[in-house]
Amino acid sequence: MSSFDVSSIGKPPLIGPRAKRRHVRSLTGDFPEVDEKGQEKWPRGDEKSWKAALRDIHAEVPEITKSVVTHVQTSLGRAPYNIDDFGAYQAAALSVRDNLIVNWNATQVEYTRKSPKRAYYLSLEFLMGRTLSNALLNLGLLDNYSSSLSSLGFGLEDVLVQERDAALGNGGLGRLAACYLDSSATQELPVWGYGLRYKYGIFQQLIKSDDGTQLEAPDPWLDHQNPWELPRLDVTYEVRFYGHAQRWGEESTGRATWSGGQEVLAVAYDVMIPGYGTKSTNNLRLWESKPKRGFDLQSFNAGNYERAVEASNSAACNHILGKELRLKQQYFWTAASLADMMRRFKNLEKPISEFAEYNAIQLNDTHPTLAIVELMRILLDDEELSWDSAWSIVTNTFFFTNHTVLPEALEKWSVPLMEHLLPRHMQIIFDIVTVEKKFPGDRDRLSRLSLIEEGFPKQVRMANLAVVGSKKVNGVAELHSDLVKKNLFPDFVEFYGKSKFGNVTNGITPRRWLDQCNPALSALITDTLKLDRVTAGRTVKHQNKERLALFVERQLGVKVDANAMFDVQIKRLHEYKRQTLNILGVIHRYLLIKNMTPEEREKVVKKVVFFAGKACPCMCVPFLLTIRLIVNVARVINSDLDTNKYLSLFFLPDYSVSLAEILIPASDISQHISTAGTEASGTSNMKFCLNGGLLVGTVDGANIEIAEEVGEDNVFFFGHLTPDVEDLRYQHTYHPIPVEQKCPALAHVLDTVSSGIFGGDGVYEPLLNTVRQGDFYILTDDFDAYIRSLEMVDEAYADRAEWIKKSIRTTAKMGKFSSDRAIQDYAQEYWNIESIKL
Ligand code: 8GP
Repeated sequence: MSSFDVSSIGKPPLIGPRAKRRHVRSLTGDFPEVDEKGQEKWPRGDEKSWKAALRDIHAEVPEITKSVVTHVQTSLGRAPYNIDDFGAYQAAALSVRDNLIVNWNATQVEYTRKSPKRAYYLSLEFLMGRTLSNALLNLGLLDNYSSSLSSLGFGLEDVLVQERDAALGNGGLGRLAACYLDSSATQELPVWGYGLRYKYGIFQQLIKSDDGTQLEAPDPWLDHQNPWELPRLDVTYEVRFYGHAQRWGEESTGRATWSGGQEVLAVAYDVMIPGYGTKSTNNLRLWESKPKRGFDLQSFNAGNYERAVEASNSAACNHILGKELRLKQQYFWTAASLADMMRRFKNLEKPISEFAEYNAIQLNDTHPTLAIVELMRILLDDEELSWDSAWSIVTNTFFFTNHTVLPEALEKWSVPLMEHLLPRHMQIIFDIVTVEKKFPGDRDRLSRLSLIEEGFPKQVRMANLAVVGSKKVNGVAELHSDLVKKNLFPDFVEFYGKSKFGNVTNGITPRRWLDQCNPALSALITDTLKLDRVTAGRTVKHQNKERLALFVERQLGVKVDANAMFDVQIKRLHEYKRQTLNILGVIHRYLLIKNMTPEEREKVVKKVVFFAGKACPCMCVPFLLTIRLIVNVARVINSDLDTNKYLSLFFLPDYSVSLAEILIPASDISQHISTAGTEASGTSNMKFCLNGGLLVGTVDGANIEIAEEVGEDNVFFFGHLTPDVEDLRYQHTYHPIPVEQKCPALAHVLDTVSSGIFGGDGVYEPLLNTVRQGDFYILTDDFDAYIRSLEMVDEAYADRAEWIKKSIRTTAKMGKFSSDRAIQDYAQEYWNIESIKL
C-alpha cells in the first residue's frame, strides 16, 4: 500500500482541462501512434496485453483483462487506449460488477427457491464508502485485478482512489447499516437493505481559509455514472400523499379508503452487496422518486414538486430539510419498501396471516417508524383483516433499534401535518392510541405511554410508536441499553416486561476496517510464523503514519513528523462528543510547552493532533464555532517555532469513510470523550482498537465493553460516571461554582482564548460561555481528570516497546466487536432467520 495515492480521497475524478491532460490520448487521436521506425507506440502497459485483449486471440490473456478492455469499448464507448485512471476505474468496476451480478442472481434465485424467512433493514442512511476495493477483497480478486490493470499500465491504487464515496448519510447509524449489510452477506443471511437513492450525499465540507468557518457544498455523487447500481425501471410503486381517508361502517378500528391527493412513483435501484469468501450476494434496494405520468396536472403544483424532489433528494441532516419534506421522504421510502416486501410475499402464495413468519423488519432508529402504520393500513384496508389480526402480524414483524438517548433525536411529528399529508395513517395512529388506552394505570403514566404528546400542536411520538409496534427493542451497547430501559422507556418496560427490551452491542466489519484499510497489519495477524511481532507491529504502524503524513502534506502542504504520537478524534461534531474538551486540552498543552525552557521541552512527548468531522449546520450556533476554534488554534501553534516541533494540530476537511480508512490505521491514541451516558455506543472506538490504536475515553458507550475485552490497563479512562452527571447538572443550575474556583487550569485556557491570541475578536465567547455557564456537558468537572489521563498516555508512550505490546493485545482482543457477531445476534435472537448456503 506504500504507493497509495491519498491525494484524492473520496473526491470526484478530475473533470475539465486538467482531466483532459491526464488522458492518455484524445478521442480523435489515431492510435496507436507510430514512431520514426514505423513501430507502434503503446501508451501504457504492454502492447501484447492490449492487443490480445482486444482481439481475444491469445489464450493466455487473463479473462479479467479481456473483460476490462471490453468494458472500455462497449460500456464506456471509448477507444481502448483512450482511458485515464478514471476510465480504468469505471471499466474495472463494470467488470467486477459482472461477477457480482452472477453471484447476486444465484443468491436471489436460491432465496426464491427456498423461500426462507427474510429480514429487511430499513435505514434512512447507508454510509457505504467506496465499493471497488471492498468488492475485490470480498470476491478474492484483488491480486488478479491488480496484475491485469498493471498489464494495461494502471496501478491498482491509482484506480481505486478514483471512486467517489457513497455518503448517503450523516453518522454512526449509517455506517453501522453498511457494516451490517457486509456481515449479512458474509454470514449468508437473507437480508436486504432498503434506503433512499439521494441525488446528493451528505454535504461536502469546505473550510474557509480566512477565518476557518465551515461551508457546506452539495455532494453530487451521481454526476458520473454509478457502476454499482442496477436501475430496475420495471420495479415501481405508486406512493400517495394528501387526499382523504373515508372510514367504512361504524367500527372505529375498521377499514377505510384513502383517495385523492398526489401520487408519485418509487423506482428501485439495486446495489449488490457481496459477502466475503462466499458467493452470497445480497441486495440494497434504494428508491428514487419520479413524477407519475398522466396524473392530474391541475392539482399538482409542478414548481413545488420539483423543489420538493430536489430537497428530499439530499442526505443532509435532519433539520436542513423542511419538516414536511422529511416526513414525505420517510413515508415515500417506507411505503415503497413495504409494497415491495408485500409483492415478494404474495409470490409465495401463503396466507397473509403467515406474513410475520416470512418477514422480519428492522427499524434503524425512528426514521422508518411509519412502516408500522403502513403495514397496518395494508392489512386493514387492502387485505381486509380485523384489527386484532393485523396488529398481531405487525407486532411480530417489526424490531426497533434506538441509537441515541439525546431527546432531540427522538422524532415527533405534528398531528396537523400528519393529518394533512397522511390522513389515513393519522387515523390508524389514533386507533392505536384508542386500543392502547386499555392499558391499566394512572393518568400520568398513560400520558407518558401515549403516542400523542399534548400541546399546541399535538405531536406524534415516533419512538413510542416504534416501541408499541415492535416485537423487540434494543440499544447498541450494554450501558446504552440499560439507559434505554431506565431513562427513555421505563413505563413501557414496566408494562411489557423486561423481555421486550434487549441489547445488541454494535460491531464493525473487519473486512473494511482491517483487511482493506490496513492490509499490512492484517497480514501480520495471519502470519503465524512471525517471531518478532513487536518490531513488525511497530513497523506497520509507522508505515501507516507515514501514509497519513503524506496525505496531510498533499492536502494541506505541511510536513508532519511521523515519529510523533498521533492523537486522533474523528466523528460527527456534536456538543456531547466534546470536541471542545479536546481542543481546550490542546491549548492547555500548548501553553505548558510554551512556558518550558528548551531543555524541558526536549523531554516532552511529541504529538500531532488530528480532528475531522462535519457539523450539521442546524446545530446550536455556539457549538458551530468549535471547528473555527480548532482551525485557528492550528494556525497559531503550527507556526510557533518554539513549540511546533513538540505539538501540531490539523483539522482535515470533509470527513468521509475513505478518510477514516487512512486516519484510523495511523493512530496511536484516539479520543472517545463524550459526557458519560450520552454516546450510545460509538463504533470508531472499535475501529481504532482493531487497528492497534489505544483509547482515551470516558466510561461510556462501547468504551466500557472494549475495556472489558482488552483489559482496563490498555484503555485510558477518565471522568465522571453516568450516575454523577445528573447531580452535577443540578449543581451547575442551583449551586454554580465559578470555573476559576472549580478548575483553574481550564479557566486559564478559556481566558487565553478570550484574550484573542487565536484571533476571532471575541467571536468565541458564545462557545466559551457554554462552558463557563450551565456547562451541560460537564467540561469543568472532567477537565482535570482528562488532562491527567493524557499525561498517563504520554508516560505510557515513552516506553515504546510496552506501548506496541498493548497495541497488539488490543487488536487481538477485538473479536467481540465484529459485525459478524452482531448480525448473528440479530438473526438468532430477534429476526429468527437462518443462513442460506449457495
Ligand atoms: C449513532 C450513535 O451516536 C453512536 O454512538 C452509535 O455508535 C451509532 O449510532 C450506531 O449505533 N447515532 C446516530 O448516528 C444517530 O442517532 N443518528 C440520528 C441523528 C440521525
